Amino acid sequence: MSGFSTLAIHHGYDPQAHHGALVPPTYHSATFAFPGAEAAARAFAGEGPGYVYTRIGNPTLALFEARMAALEGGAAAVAFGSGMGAITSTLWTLLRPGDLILADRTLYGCTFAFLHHGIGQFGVRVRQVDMTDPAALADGLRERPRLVYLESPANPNMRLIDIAAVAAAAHAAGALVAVDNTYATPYLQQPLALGADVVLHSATKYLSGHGDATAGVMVARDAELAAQVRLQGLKDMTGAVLSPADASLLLRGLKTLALRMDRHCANARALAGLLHGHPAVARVYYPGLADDPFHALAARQMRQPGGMLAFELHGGVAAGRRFIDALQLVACAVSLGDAESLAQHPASMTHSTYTPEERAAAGIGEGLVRLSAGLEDAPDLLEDVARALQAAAG
Ligand code: 4LM
Repeated sequence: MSGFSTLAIHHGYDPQAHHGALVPPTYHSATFAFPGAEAAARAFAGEGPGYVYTRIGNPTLALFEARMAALEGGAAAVAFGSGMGAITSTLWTLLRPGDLILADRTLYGCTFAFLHHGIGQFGVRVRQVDMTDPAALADGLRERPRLVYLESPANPNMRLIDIAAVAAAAHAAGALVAVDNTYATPYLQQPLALGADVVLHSATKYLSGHGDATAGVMVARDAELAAQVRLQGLKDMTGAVLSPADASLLLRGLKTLALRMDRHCANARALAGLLHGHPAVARVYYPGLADDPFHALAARQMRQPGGMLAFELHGGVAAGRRFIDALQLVACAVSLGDAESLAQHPASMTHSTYTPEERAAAGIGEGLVRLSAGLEDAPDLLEDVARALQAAAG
């Protein structure tokens, strides 16, 4: 049993061990009872079997974690109540005062805020470099960072980082490598196989796929590291535990991940084709386009270039607003990876945590519009976007 969808549907679950229930039961229990004090003490000491308390572990969460570890090719995973919960719990665990994080220059808005205004308060230093530039990366690595952190594709401007090259250089400098794989999902890209040590996700997005759960997950190459993140970051530092109800929604979402990603990618490709060369459009950011600077890397590193894209209109911010207001089918909303297509303006929404100067340094244009291609029929999406482009130009 090794195909992606077979694992996503079956891994780690035997219906015959659960009264024949085809769908795994949801363990709506915050705490777990022991047969007696001796068994409880042994479980707490980590010497005996058994769940203790859902913040530390729960059978429904454990199944989601096992499936994510299998899909990403990791040794173990830890589930969280949000993507930010996964990121903060992992970084709080791995970093100490004085440590340096070397991060790529483009990051999701709240990750950027956490690095600059959150963990920075506690003596962890942050340096951002352009990781598409090997010389800039090498310069950053000379400062001996404890952790190298990147997104690929990066939110919101679809920059791709050569994960294998960064991991090799980072390991030679003694650093761990964490990759936020939210945009790609393990179906399109497996950072651990490319050399990363830790993979992070906002599971709120494609992994859930239906916009009805807020969740995160961390997958580690090393089971010991995952256990440390669970027992320090999650249990004691953030408490960012996933609800069992949301874990069951994620288990449902994973079953159709590959099917959905193929459709998201086909719709994104169709939208990129419409935008590319349109007279109202100044630039499209989509690595599936043959003239995109990351086209070759996407072909090497990803199964397909993904379901997200971004673009700039000739009319700048005002035209971008007219475009979003003219959409009828595509919703104006943050988040991504839902069945519904979504459009948003990063400078005033997801990346408003940056100053304009910081956005400029990150390569995020003030007029950039981001699209999450949903699962609707492509002709309907194309019609909606074409009409909105006309309204933006007028
Ligand atoms: C958004 N993103 O972009 P939670 N990592 C990446 C993300 O895009 C996000 C998170 C982590 C958006 C949310 C409003 C690459 C979130 C954080 O939102 O905490 O599950 O994930 O629209």
